Amino acid sequence: LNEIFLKDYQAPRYLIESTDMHFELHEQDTLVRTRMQVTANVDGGAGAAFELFGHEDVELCRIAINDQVLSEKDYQRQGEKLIVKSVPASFLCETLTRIQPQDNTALEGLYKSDGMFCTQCEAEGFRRITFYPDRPDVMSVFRTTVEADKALYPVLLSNGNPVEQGESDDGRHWITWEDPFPKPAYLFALVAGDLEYIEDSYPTMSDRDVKLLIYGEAKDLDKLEYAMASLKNAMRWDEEVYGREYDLDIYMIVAVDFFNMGAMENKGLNIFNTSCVLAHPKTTTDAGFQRVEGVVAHEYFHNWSGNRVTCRDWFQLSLKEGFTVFRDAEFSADMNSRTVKRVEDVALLRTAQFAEDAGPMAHPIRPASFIEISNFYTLTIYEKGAEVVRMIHTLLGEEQFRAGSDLYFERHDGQAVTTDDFVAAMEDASGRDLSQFRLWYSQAGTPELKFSDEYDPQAHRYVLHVQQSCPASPGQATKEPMHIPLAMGLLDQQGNDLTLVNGETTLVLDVTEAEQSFTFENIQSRPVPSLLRGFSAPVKSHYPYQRDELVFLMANDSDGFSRWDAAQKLAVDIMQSLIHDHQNGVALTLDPRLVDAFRAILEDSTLDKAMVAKVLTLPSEAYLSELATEIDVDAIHHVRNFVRKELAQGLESILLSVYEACELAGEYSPDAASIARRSLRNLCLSYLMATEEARYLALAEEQYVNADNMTDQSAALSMVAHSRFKQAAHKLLERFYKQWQDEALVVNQWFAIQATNPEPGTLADVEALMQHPAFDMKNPNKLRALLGGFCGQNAINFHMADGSGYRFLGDRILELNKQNPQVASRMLTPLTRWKKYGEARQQQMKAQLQRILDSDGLSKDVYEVVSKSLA
Ligand code: BAL
Ligand code: ZN
Repeated sequence: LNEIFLKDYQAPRYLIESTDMHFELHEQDTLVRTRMQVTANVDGGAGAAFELFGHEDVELCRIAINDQVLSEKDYQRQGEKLIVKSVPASFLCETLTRIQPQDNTALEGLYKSDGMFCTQCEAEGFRRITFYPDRPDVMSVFRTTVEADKALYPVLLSNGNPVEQGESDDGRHWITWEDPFPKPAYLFALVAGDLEYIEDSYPTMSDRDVKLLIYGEAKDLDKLEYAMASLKNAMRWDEEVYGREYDLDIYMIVAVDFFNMGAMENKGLNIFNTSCVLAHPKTTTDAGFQRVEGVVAHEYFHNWSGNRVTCRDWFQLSLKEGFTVFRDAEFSADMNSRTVKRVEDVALLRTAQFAEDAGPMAHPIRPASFIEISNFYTLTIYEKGAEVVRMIHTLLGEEQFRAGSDLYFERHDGQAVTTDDFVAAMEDASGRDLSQFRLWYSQAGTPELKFSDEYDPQAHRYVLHVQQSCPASPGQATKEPMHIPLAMGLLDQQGNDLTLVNGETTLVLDVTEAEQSFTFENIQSRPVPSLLRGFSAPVKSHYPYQRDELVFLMANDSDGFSRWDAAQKLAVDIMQSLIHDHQNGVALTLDPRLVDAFRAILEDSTLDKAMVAKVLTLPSEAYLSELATEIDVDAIHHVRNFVRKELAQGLESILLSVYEACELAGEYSPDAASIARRSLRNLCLSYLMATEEARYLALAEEQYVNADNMTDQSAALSMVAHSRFKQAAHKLLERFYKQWQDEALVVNQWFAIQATNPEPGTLADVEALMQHPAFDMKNPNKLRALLGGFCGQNAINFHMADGSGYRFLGDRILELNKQNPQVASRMLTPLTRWKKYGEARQQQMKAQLQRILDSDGLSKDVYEVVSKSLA
């Protein structure tokens, strides 16, 4: 299978000035007529061949150049490529293709979701609709006519503005849409269905009224308001923070149930997974509300960072994704609690992205090669990519970063560019040299910082030494030292920040060498360093803290993120020792400092409740696994449960009183303060449940019954469902399903709660649930809930010693490979980490990977991940 390399990039030989499409939608065959006005690229070569891409499922009925119908001898087929051998410098290319969207289970290109037609063209879905130069550096204006049965598909949408419409006697109607902004084909979208909508408008900063429409099924109309409010907040924020105004007169969002991703930023017509747009207190958790807000903003921000300025090639994916994730994270931080948002993002990065960066699919944020680009919509491209943009922001400061972003948009509006162009704009606007910093784009792996220090009490001098290194990753045995912005402070013995330079208490040090020392003068006593404040770089940092110092930082660090991080480090240190004890048959005892530190936090009513909840949440099994050299699934699970139970028993009365004090009266609201109270309350309840006392089961059941919102209801359900109170669990799960069986997204939560049950016997439950009438193997949300929940978030069951979890996943991958390669490949992730497990598990995991690799008809998606994992 073909590997594609960044170094082989060549500018397109031909550009498309305009694209005129006509879709004739039917229940069996859909016909697509495409007229492209083509001109030779000045840098290209007249007389060169004209290259189009079309998937094997697309039937080419006709192709003509300047009205001359081509015969097979006029063109050549090479896999997905169709090469027209000889064309003039400027010409009209017309095609007619026939496709079957109703049979398209890959959910790429044009397909049907619950009876409606919709599209997903990023990255290479457009070639499943028609033959086209489907590459992001070929940008065209589009005029699109959608024609369909009027009764079945009253709503017909595409990008841009509606300009004409009509109907015929046979019950069919059509609408023509025009998008005046040149765009690559991956931003094309079409929707046809029986949809309802809510409408609003937004006055832009230059006083234009933009019509805002959010479409969904009639039954979901009451769940669209939050997305609308979030959209307007995002539009205002992008004007205020980036000076970016929306450009078309209409902005549409459509909710669909079958979707591989979270959402898609198609120009003027975003298509959203229902899970990222529908929100209602009764059916959506707080986390769900925040996801809707974040994803709506993310897709909106793409209008500038992605659509107006797009990627030259797919190796540049992080150009738009990293920058846009950084933008949406800052938006969410401004809308809610900044520290909480940072903690959540860092926890995800350190757990899942660090694991990816240490695994067989590790790649730089600008990969050098790929087999299937769909495999590169990764945490590395998105989240590490955002961290790289954040580091530029940290190095330049707010003002210069904004100048850089203004220059980037001004310089490249309407262009398809590279990450280098982005960095160059930042350099040119700020005058900063980012040449060493560019290594972040080309080197994979998580850098590590190893600190040591010394204090000279006579000279009042403190010296911080730092060594940086970066582990080898596939294709990169050695790494150059990176430019790492290290935000740090020093605390005196009383816990106060020392003033370091120019009245500043936090400095950003430029770590640029393999070994470096930083000297601080006039330090009156030995300080405690606070390192990597705000997580100023996506690195692992090692300083030999004593547990007492971590307790001290938890209580005193002026940086909220670092207080949380100190608590995590303390808990990790304690749990790692306990894991060691458990492995050596030593009886476990919990270091009382953890109980005392947690008590102090619970007793301090002045603290932000959201942060209290975060600080008191123990590092996850997944994070402990990421940190482990060899993952001992059983020991990690046992120890984390032990610590939870010890904490619960040691803090029982304060946990109960905080639980009671956090009760909220009045109507549900997804504001930060209310979310904070609910999260702390539910955390207290989950600790209390860890005591396994029947009285707390009763309390959880009471919360379930009284809950007027999904956050409290599903939290109580999941605590009971994951407990040893089997009968109560069974009863509540049944009751929940009965209540919510008509709400697909809630039923998905019900699947996920059962799939993540750590109790024995869950695999059998999951297998039974796959036969449940509400389960649908073709729906990615349901797969993610049940299969993803079990294989990705239930380590103790997935990694059962008999290998049954692995076999189960292997079987599912083989089923999914043909049906939906993108989802199949994504679901493979847990097997790819086999190197981190003990010998017996390694063999069983590898055996499943090998079985998949040996099977016939592997998709490029699955082949790439499996073959790289076994390499
Ligand atoms: N561009 C794919 C979906 C997203 O990142 O917005
Ligand atoms: Zn995106």
